[in-house]
Formats: sequence, structure tokens, C-alpha cells
Amino acid sequence: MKGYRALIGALGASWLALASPAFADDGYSLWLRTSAPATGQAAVTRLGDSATLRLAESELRRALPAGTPPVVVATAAAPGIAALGLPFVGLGDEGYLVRRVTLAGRSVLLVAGNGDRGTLYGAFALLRALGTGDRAETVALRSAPKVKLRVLNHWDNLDGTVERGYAGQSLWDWWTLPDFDDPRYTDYARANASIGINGTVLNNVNAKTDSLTAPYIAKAAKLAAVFRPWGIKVYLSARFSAPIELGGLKTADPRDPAVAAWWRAKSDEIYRAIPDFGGFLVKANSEGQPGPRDYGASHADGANMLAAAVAPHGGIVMWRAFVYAETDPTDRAKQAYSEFKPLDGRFADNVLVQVKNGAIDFQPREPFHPLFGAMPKTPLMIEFQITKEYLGFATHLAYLGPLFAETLHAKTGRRRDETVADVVDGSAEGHKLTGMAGVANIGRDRDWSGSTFNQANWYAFGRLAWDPDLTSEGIAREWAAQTFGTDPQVVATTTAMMAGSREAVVDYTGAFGLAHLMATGHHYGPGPWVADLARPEWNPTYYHRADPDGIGFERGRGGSDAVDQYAPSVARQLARPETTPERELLWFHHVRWDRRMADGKTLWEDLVAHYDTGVGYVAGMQRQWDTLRDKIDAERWQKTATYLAIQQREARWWRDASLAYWMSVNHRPLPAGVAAPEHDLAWYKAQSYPHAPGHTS
Ligand code: BDP
Repeated sequence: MKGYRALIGALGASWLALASPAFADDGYSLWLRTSAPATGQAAVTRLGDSATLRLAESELRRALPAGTPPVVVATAAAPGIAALGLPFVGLGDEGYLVRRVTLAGRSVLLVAGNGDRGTLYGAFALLRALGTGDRAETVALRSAPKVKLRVLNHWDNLDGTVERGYAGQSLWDWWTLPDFDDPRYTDYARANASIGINGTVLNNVNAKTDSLTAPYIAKAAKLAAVFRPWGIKVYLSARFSAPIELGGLKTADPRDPAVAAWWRAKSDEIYRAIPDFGGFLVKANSEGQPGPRDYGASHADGANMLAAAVAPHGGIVMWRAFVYAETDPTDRAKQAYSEFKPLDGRFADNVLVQVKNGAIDFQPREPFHPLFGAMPKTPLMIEFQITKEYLGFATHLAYLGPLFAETLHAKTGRRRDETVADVVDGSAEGHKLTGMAGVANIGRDRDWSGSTFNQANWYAFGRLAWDPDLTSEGIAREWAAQTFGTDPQVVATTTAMMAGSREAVVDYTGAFGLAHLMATGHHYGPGPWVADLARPEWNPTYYHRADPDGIGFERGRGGSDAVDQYAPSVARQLARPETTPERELLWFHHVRWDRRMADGKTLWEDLVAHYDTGVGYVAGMQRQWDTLRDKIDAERWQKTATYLAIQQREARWWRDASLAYWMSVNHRPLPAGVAAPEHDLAWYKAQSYPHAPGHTS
């Protein structure tokens, strides 16, 4: 025994932590780790019965700390609840309240919604409140989602790969479905329900028609059955040419009655298997996908035809506005607006147009998409990318809360103080059908998202979809406390790391609104020099337009005039470099390298400084994380530390490769005291990663 103690002593506390299973943590429990060992003691009574109410009850039983006052789980209609006169009005089907009330002479903590889904959300909200430091004796909550459809988009392929997925294979094992019910499907639904996500699109927007065949409908039906009690509906991405490929028709023209009939029959078939099927997501006439434009019909014609097929069943269509064409020589950033804005008012009631947060493609920073506010008669669903295709895959720590919030809280300039969030949550125009979509970062890795901190992006998406007005800082604090515990040092340090982490990616990949500078195909690492791809707008050189005199894409009135797609007040501001916010300067303007910036330095000097700031931020995160070594379980601590080291190396790579390239264009020296790139440009150009994860085929 003595020898054993000595051995432990010699190996140190971190070894002990690793060796002790109670302490090891592979991240599987996500933010749902409130269940301390001494649980299962709280008294929970359920009034009424449904699968969802039973889940609310069991979640509370499993995680409420001992000593919590007696809890009652109910819906507003349950006996005794209506008489309490509580403010259920305005909570809708999914809202909840948590209140201390006296029921049958007993003081209890009531968790209740108008419907059982509301009650389930209330149960999770109570656990969240307690997990972030609230006291059960005083907790009082009341909330309803501001956005109706809070949906994950899985870009999962039927062969198990995930397009732009960096957390392993797809969760859906299509091969063993519908027979095998992987317990992970339930855990997935539970995690989503805990943050209010109520829909999931199972398959890639670059869809295969197989998803619409009977065997795959049966597989999807199995998942739908698992998800249903958790309040989650399934949706499918639909390939527009399915009537030809599956139905043997000669055309997929949406105006052809036979095509419409085929989709109606297909929808009926799906609804027979999945009575609460959510509907279709469609990527049409975009990056080679088929669509109504192939037949000279409009996006509205296509969307409305599908909408008519699902309408009798209460389904909806999410029609993506992510369109651009190599045959269109105009600025890519303008094309979606040009195509969709004239269609405002022409979409059926059960269609949402799904618009990416920015006008290009999920870059580390993009100004908000000009369609927000510009289509008042059409519900616009915002689409964010949770998976970090352009922000360092799973290895880089980049908290996306600030990116999501920056877009949502941007002012459209259409009406006084109107924000993108007001457009998305329907309050701007009184739309009832509203939605937010997030491209999932979930895979079969034990920690679901490829890294602990990536889980925060899934979490932040769900929380902002529930309430787009939440702050990213508040969400980070909630997440950190639930993920790592409420130790103030841990919460303060992790949230401080997260706070500037996305800005750091902006800085080390290219500041001031530079975008689309990544390498080809897999999008891993820098490739600002790439100029040889088939479509002009696939090339980084198309976006940065660097030449010996200056850099940036001129979208002002002397250029592509993309600025005039914004409301007049915003357009006026963006039209001139002098009034354009510096962080978006090169997105909107081509300016001279020696342009004077607000801080008195030249653009070139400032750009270089931003690269160094970004790299320095990562080094800072490494130091901050080091201070938590004894406060975080060894497994999650070590993986994060290792990933930060990878990020440090790769941030440096982005910086060095980019500087080497810019210098080859502008022939300017680096400012005094700035480190030269480690290698020459040829070395950076020669790097190749054909097997990077998430590649498209
Ligand atoms: C791009 C991705 C591509 C997607 C596309 C989309 O690189 O894999 O198919 O977005 O959103 O960013 O359709």
C-alpha cells in the first residue's frame, strides 16, 4: 500500500484523474452533466400522462439535486393548475413557466407549459438554471420561443460520410436502420430538446433521390419515432429531379401536372409513414443541383409546387436562396438578391426562404445578407453554419456565438432599429411561420462535435434560435458552467477564451472583410493565390482582387454596386470607404495598400498587425487553458490543450502563407520588427491535403 501511495504521488494528480473513471470525461454528456452523484432524491410528481411528460419527469428525477423542493410536472390544463391563475397566455405550445406555487396545500415547484413540449422545455430550463447557479428555492422562469422552427441541417450522406463534417461519420446508420435503434439517437434528441431545437433535416442538401424511396422513408420514420417524444420533427432534403430519377417522368418541370402529382403522391407516402413529417428542404439550381430554372420556371414555381404537395398534411418547404451561377458574370454576392427579391409575395404560405447569414458563403466574417428586410412578404429563415468549414474545422477553438449574434443583431436600416433578428423572428412583418437553421457539427465522435468547445456552437445555435436577442456572452457563461462546472475561475477563464476566439480566426485568416481565401476542395488552410478553378467565383483571387496598388472587392457604386441591395441608409454608409466600418472595408471596397486607417497606420501595416493579433490570441488561449489544468478532467483538458497547439501552428501557417502571398503581389516590406514568414511562397503553395475530413466528392 505504501508503495502504491508513493507511486501515485510520483505520478501526480493528473494521472490519478486519468485513472479514476469517475473523473475521466470523454465529453459525451455535453452540457447535460448536472447530474451529481447524489441525485434521484428529489420528489417529482407528474400530473397527466404522455411520452413527453414522462420524459420531463425522468429528466428532473435524474438530474435534480437532492434537497430540491418537491417538483410538480404538469400542463396548464391539468386539474388544479388552471385555478392557480398563472400567466400561461402568450406561451404558445412550446413556452413554459417554472414557479413556486401552493398545490393542494403543499408548497411545490411547478414546471408547466400549455402543451407537454412546453413542460419538457421547462424541465430543461429548470435544470439549466440550477446548473448555472440559481437556487431551487427562488427560481422563477417564464419563456416562449421567439422562432417557430429551430432546425438542424445535417449534411449527412447515405454512405455515412458527412459533407463538411469534422466529428466523424454520420450519426445515422442508414445501413442498420430501421431495425437497430442506436441509443445514441435518443441521446441526440435529448441534447437537442434541452436547448429547444425542434426539427432536424436528416440528409445533405446535395441530396440523393434514394432518401425518397420506400426503404429510406422507413428508416427516416424510425428516427422520427425516436425523436417525436422529444418534440423533434424530421425533414428531408429533396432532390428536385426526383420525379425523373425515381418516377420515370421525362421532366421535373414544376408546372407540369404529372410532376406535381408525383410529388403529391410521394408526400402522401411519406406522411403515411411519418404523420408529423416536417417537410422538405431544397437546394435548387445551386452548385449543379437541379431546379425549376432548368425549365425556365422560377424558384417560386418550384417551391410552391412542393408546398402544395405537403400542405394538406401541414408540412412546409424550406427553399434555399443560396444560388449563384457561373453563367452570371455579375458579382456573386449580388446574385441571390437579384433572383429572389422580385419573387417577394409570390411564395405559398407554407414556404420559408432559407437565406445564409451572409451573401457569399459562411465566411469567418460576412456582412448580413441584403435579403434580410428586403422581402417583407416572405418569411425568411436564416441559415448559419455550425460546423466550422471556414473557421478551422474541429481543431480550432472558435466560439461562434459572436458570429451568430453579430448577424442577428445587425440593423437592416429598413425601419427604425429593425434588426435581422426582427426579420427572422417574424416580428418585423407579423409572420407566424419563422425559422432558424444551423448546419450541424455533429458526428459519431464520442464528444459529438469533434471538440469540447465545438459543443458550445451547437448549444449557442439552439439558444439563439429560441431567443435571437440573447447575448453570446450570456450563452457562453451558461454553457461553460454546465460543461465544466460553476467554479468561478473556470467559467471566467473559459468564457474569456471564447469571447475573442472567432475574431482571432478572422484576424489570422484575413481581416477587414477579406473572405474566401481558403485552399481548394477541402477548404483546409490558406490558398489566397488560387486562380485556376473552372468557375471564376470559386477562386480566392476573385474575392480579394489584390494588385500592386491595393486590395478588396469594389462593391460600391463605381464597382458591382452590391451596396445598393441594402436599405438606402445602410447603402449610403457602405457606398464609400470612409464611412464603411473598417471590419468590412475590403468586402465592400478596393482600397490602396497605403490607405490611412483610423489608427493612423496604413492598411498594409494594420493587416499585418491583425495577422499577428490572431496568432497571439491563440497563444493567449493556450496560457489561459494551462491555468485550468487542475480544474478540468484530464481527458477533456488534454484534448483541448493538444488542439490549441494545432491551432497555434495553423494560425501561424495562415499568417505566414498569406503574408508571403500578399508580399508577392504588393512588393512591400513587412513593418519593422515583424517576423518574416517561416517559408517562401512556393512552400506554402506546395502544401496539399487531399484526405482532409469533410471533403466533397
Ligand atoms: C458550401 C459548402 C458546400 C455546400 C454549400 C451549400 O462548401 O459543401 O454544399 O455550401 O451550402 O459552403 O449548399
